Amino acid sequence: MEDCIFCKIVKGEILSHKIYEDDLVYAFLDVKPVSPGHILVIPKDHHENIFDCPENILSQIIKVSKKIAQLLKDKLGVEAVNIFNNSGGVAGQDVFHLHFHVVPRSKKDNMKMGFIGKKDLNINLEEIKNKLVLES
Ligand code: DGP
Repeated sequence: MEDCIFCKIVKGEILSHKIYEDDLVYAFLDVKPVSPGHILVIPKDHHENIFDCPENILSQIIKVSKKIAQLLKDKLGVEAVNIFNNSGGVAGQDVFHLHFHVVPRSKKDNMKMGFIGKKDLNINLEEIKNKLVLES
């Protein structure tokens, strides 16, 4: 993808603060961190989001995210992490090259994730479950 910022980062055409690299995955500091040590873990190949990314690459992204979470604990002393992905514009995806955020958290950071359970949606859980059962 010629115009993709993250493809350019992988190729070294745009500077990044690299934390980790292997055959499939690249990890680097987010340029707009929500806390110190906010890292993005991405596939080296261009995949837009979770819908078009092969499972073996997703597995590697999650394995690397775990190692990075441990690294943040060991080296920066972070207490906890949020790991999340926005897949699709409506879900808040701004850069359309798959990325998982690994965000360091501490008791003092006063951050709240933006999802609050709603009691008044009148959702029929049984109806939804019947549409969604996934065969293993
Ligand atoms: P999202 O909203 O989930 O698509 O997150 C995109 C993230 O990518 C956002 O936290 C800022 C980061 N970002 C965007 N452009 C660059 C860049 O050129 N370099 C780095 N390091 N991060 C970037």
